[in-house]
Amino acid sequence: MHEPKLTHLAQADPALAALIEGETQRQHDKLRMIASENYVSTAVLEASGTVLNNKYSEGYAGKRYYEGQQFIDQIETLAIDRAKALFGTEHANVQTYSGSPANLAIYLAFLQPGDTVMTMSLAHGGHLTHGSPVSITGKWFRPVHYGVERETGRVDMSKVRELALAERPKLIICGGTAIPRTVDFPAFAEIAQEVGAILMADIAHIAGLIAGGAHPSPVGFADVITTTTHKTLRGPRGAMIMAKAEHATAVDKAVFPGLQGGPHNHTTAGIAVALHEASQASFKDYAHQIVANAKALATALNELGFDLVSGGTDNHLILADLTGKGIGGKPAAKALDVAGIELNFNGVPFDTRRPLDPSGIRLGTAALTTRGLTEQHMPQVAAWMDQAINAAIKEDTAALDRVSGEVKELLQGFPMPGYTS
Ligand code: DSN
Repeated sequence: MHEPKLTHLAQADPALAALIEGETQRQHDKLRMIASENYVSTAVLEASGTVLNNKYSEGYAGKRYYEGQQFIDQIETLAIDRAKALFGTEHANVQTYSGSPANLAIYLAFLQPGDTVMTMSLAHGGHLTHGSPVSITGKWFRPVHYGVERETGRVDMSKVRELALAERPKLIICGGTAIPRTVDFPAFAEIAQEVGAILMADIAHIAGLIAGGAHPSPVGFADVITTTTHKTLRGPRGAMIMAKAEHATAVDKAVFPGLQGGPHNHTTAGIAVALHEASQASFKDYAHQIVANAKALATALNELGFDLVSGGTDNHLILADLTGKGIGGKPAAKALDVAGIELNFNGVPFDTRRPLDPSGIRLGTAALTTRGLTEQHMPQVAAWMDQAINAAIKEDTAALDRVSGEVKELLQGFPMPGYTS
């Protein structure tokens, strides 16, 4: 059952309460390995579901367009101070609704329509808002893309430099959504400085690892840093922008009034709680355990013949090309879901298949680490993945059901925040 209890909701809207309870049980019983997902704490759930939903507060603390900000100003300031302390940044804005608006705010703050932006291509691990042709960032700006090398699956920074010198972008973005290797922030900063570009680090996936000391930080290298708050950072669905002090005004003006109206104060409160949790010693253990789990899982998958992009991982994320297994990413992901293992189908660099039916799968270890699984469980997880994929090829639904039952049984021993039996 959901925790906190849905007592009032169950009375007011039993149909909806039943759906939420169903999702709660599903999250409890599945091995959740979507690389961008996690389980927030019960404290974050409580903070996100309060009367803060009732309040408008356009503007910033001390300069609002609505009255009655005696507590909202303090809540937002607390979140900002915690973000600055945790990441060691000079400025933080906690109002952006999610990652895409946060990224768009950076375009608004520093670019004019038609200006050149240099980013990791989506097909090699970037993000839609990094200048994809279907995104406003690709339609209204002029993107040029770097990517990974076919042989290594890694970015060659000398090629990034060559491209930057040839294209003279005004904005360079590093980071993305399917990058299993460490982002070289100092090298990106050097290139940005050489061509006079603003450097933005999109750390949405790795923010929790950075906060916990399990990935190098872009602070001191990137001019601006965007992140969602709900992935490895383990907060509510939201985002933050961090920046050098000299860019504070440009960033704040771009967020409000440039792109948004009133901030979602219930989310700000949840972010404040998550940042407090991330400042505890136990969060460092969690961050390092995520990486240890991902490395152990990559080793086990390699031993089972999985073809991992770049051969493995430095962070929470693994990208596997299933071509050699004789199955596409989409049918594999669907079969794995039936088997109780939730991940997403994903393109791999130089993919010859379509984005909706690509060659790969993407998985991450943040959520299962929150549940308490460790390296010792990873060979079993890899074995279940292999069994489910083989079962999918043979259309053996009984084998998928068997794996699902075994997954559920294992997870009984690992408590889920937000759930009580
Ligand atoms: N949708 C997120 C992810 O899954 O990585 C990125 O926006």
